[in-house]
Amino acid sequence: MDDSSLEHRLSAKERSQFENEGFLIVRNVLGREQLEVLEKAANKVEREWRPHYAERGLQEGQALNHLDFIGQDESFLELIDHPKTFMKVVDILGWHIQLYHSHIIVTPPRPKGYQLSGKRLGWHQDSGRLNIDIESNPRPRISLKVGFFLTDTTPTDRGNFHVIPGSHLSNKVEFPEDGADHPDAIPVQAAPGDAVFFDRRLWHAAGRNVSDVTRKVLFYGYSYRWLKPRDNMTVDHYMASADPVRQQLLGASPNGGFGFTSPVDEDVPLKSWLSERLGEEALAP
Ligand SMILES: O=C(O)CCC(=O)C(=O)O
Ligand SMILES: [Fe+2]
Repeated sequence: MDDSSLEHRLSAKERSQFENEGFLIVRNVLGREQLEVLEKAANKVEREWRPHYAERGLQEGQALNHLDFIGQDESFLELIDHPKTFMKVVDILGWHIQLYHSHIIVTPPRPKGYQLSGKRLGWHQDSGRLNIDIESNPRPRISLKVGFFLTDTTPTDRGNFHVIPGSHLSNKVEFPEDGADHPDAIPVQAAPGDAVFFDRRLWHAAGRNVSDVTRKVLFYGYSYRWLKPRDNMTVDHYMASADPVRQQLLGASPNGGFGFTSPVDEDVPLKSWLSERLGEEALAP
């Protein structure tokens, strides 16, 4: 892991934005060259996978949401501990973390004359049964996602990521009876290279792309290590050459199953990495 990460910790202002609103935009994380490489790799994933989804009913013009893309190109691996984002993840969740999920969404423009399927967007909190099986109010955070935007969604008609700011502490949100969207809903306006962090409990939805520009976003989900991955995490081919922190993030646990709930230092190299640089007392328990 790159020491320059330490220059990009979560500021007090960013923390209060994330804690209060449930999301945070970090601008200019990816430079032009890196964006080009990533967009090429994203296009390759789409070319390979769209036909498989089409066989299962995905229509032309519908968004492709492909899980577990991380293993498909080394350039995707680089974002897992990106120096401009990773310490902010650590400053929110702590050192006992892993990548539990990755997905790429490619949202093409709606074909002309496409019928809107209903007025309201598909609002949800992330993680399925986590929202049902655990009784608590508010629900626990457990994970967050970082979305790396490869294309420009500063205009608001490009299938923008939408959020209801501050809704992460509400187990339920009330929507207007006439089927309209929530009055507090907003489109997040991210430029190419921006990273959008969001708490999994934040009520959020994909927008409709009624522009003529395809939207491409790479989502990285980080959670505590005891949570089961939400996809197949096809990453074994990265393990041998990955540094110890990456190995942790990719799901390694030298002490097996027990090490996921009661880790010793060997299971969590990120903890030692941090304590060597920041001192033991800087670490959360
Ligand atoms: O496509 C979007 O903007 C929504 C993505 C989403 O719901 C997610 O990444 O959890
Ligand atoms: Fe979601």
